[in-house]
Amino acid sequence: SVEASIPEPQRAAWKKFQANGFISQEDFEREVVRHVETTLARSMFNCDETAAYAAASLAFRDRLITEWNRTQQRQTFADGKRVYYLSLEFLMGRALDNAMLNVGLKDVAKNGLSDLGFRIEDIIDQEHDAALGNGGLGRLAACFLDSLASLNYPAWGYGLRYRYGIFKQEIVDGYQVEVPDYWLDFNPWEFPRHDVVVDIQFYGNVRKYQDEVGKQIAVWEGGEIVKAVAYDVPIPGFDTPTTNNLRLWSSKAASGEFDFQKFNSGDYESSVADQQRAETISAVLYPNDNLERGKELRLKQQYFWVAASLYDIVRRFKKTKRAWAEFPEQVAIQLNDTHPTLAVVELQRILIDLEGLEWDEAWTIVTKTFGYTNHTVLPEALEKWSVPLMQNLLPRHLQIIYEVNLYFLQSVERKFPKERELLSRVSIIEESQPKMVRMAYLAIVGSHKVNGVAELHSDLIKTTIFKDFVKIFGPDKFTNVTNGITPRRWLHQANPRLSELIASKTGGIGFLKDLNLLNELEKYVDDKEFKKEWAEIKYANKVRLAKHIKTTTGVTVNPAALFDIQVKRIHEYKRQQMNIFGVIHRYLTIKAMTPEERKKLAPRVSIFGGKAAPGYWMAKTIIHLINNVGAVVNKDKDVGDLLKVIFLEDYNVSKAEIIVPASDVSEHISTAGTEASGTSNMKFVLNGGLIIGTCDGANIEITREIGENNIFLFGNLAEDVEDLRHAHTYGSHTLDPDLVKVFEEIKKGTFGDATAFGALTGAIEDHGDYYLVSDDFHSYIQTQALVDEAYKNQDEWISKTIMSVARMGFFSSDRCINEYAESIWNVEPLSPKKETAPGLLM
Ligand code: B1H
Ligand code: IMP
Repeated sequence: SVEASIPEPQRAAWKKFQANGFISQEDFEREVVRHVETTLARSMFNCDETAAYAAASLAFRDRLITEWNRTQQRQTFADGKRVYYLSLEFLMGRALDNAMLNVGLKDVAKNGLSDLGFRIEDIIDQEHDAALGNGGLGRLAACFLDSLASLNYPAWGYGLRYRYGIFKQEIVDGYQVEVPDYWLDFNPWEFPRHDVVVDIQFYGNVRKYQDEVGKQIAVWEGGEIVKAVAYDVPIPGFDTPTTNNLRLWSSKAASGEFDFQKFNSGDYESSVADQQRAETISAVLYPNDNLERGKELRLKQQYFWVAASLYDIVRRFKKTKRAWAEFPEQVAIQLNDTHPTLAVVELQRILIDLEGLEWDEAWTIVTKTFGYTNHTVLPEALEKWSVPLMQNLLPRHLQIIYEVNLYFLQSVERKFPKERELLSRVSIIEESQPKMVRMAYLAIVGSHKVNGVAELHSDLIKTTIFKDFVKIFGPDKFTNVTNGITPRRWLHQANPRLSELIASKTGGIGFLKDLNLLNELEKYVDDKEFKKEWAEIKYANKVRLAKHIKTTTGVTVNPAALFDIQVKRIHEYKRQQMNIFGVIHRYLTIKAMTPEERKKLAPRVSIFGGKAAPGYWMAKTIIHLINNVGAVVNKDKDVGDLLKVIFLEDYNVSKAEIIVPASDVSEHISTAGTEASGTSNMKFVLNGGLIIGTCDGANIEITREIGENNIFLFGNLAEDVEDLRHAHTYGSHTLDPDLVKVFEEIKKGTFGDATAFGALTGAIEDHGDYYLVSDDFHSYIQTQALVDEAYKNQDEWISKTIMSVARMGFFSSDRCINEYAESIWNVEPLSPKKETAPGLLM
């Protein structure tokens, strides 16, 4: 803060001794040895790979934090608008490799580590993933942070510092078993800020009175206080000094320790319990993807995180001594789905209750500040909170929500006086038993822009779940920003050889910052030499994955076989069940063939991976079936190399970095209209794999960019899904004959006790086949046959993959972030080279 800053006369001394990160190999080695010997209190006689990882990370961390400091000073000095990205999930993965590449010192580190007796790959492999997220939504937040820093935007991420990230998955006898992911034993990438602590209030009552001039005053009193402690994670940009901040909040009991009074009176247990209850708030990430369960602790997490973040943002704004009306010119806050929607209410509360602004003045500021991104149309994922729950936990916030709703409904009534049903349809409060707060509606009303994450999805939200709001607010409030991925992690880091080959043909590593430069590769689609190298790299990546498969599952797969991969959260809408039914169909087909016929078949390895939410029984059944099919197929002598079925346990970001570069085809086969975007589809194509997919999410735009000859699309369209479902329920529902054969085989017990899979087949046979597996099955099987045929012509296949990569520039998260900056946030990058104003450095 300003008060803590060193007076002018003494600043010269500071500048003289200012820390500077290493640049040379020699300096790097000196730093590593220093950290081993002093920070870790070890020596060359007991320095294992863990210690070397720790020391190398600390050396890089020192470097990052030096730039972090400069970046924060530069941004504070420039005094412009900042972006705040509020997300309950940041699926960062590993930091060391990324830091080395982004600051451009991986070679220095490699040689330095080798000089000290270590292989860099082994050191990188020591790191525990930072897995504070479920899937696509959390990883998108991580890609966004990389782009924001790489493009020099003044931006902060705000999240929760969970003690346990997404659980580790083990497969025991074919079943998923969850193991806690305690990841904080040693984490060099975070800085505790014990001086940045915010008191967060829960429960209590609201007292209302009129002040001397007759103004209504509301005071939120009583209840309990929990402390939020800030932990900062530096986010280095690629090829720029800009190092932004991810601030994660950790909960702590307000007293800091257990209650001594209780302790002294002998009530030891309950005094510790209070402390533990406070720490429970940030203890664990909810492991549901695309599912909301309305648990009180989750609401507590949301408010805790939102209140601490807003306090911090408002404090920073107040340091500028500006008028409140300028708040939206200084601050843009993006809501990553509805999880942070309470921020809208909290800012309104701060402005009217604590800062004394009038309601309308405050509300104008609020709506100009927030933007809301919707990530799903699945009804079970749309957040609703029970009014009694909210009344108890956040009494003042509930009052404000009712007031927001009142003014909103009044304005709707003025505009559409005759439409009585409209009011109950768009009300933020659902008149159910109990009443519920509809968080998406609150987010829409409280924001100036609402965006979907791919074109189809943005159209769908405008025509289905938010249709009424388009009518009320007009179409301009709703926009699309198609998702993207960072090419730094998903190409340069995961696939260094491909990145190097591309660099050699596109004039250096510039394409990593301007992904449209990939276009240059189109010149090489028929270049024999280039194609040979391209194919060799794919093969090497498949060999790397085959090794991983061997060590983790014991199964030997042939790297020359077609690798068919589906890795993502296990969910009925993503239809891993259709994939495994297709695999069974393939198995039956092979079994029925003569040895001669089998010789003509393209060998295939079907690879699955992904976690099921612990309470999602159907998803767990799908995992069980995949494993059981694998157990039968993989040891069947008739089949041999023609088909292998693999389930890779504990799919996470660092495993994705091995898996993604190794696909020939990957599967993105959600029921049309259910997958908002998908982002792994982009990652696989960018790494030279083709896609088999439905017309859903970003698959559609990928097709538009790379050309429909380079993708295997199949299945019903989103516009027909509703009618098909209706027909299942009210008409006669005849199943696809090939699928019937698959079911018969399952029921015979070929893949173990058939009763275990009754729910899976029953959902399709007897319960309306909501996800249209039967409707799409024939088209799926046929398209898989086309894949087999196409793969036989390797020359053409390789050309397709080169052409596809060449046209993937659009899917960089840099493009995506620039669109947000321009159309939603109205912020400009702050280039680090521009100004070095006097007094900037302290
Ligand atoms: C996505 C979620 C999600 N959409 C609720 N919605 C959650 C919803 O813990 N919860 O309650 C967690 C996650 N996740 C994904 O977002 C979409 O399914 C993908 O299609 C999309 O690519 C991704 C990023 O936009
Ligand atoms: P905050 O915005 O107060 O959270 O400060 C974050 C960081 O910005 C600090 O750690 C400083 O590096 C930098 N900073 C804060 N205040 C100033 C200032 O007055 N001048 C230059 N840099 C500052």
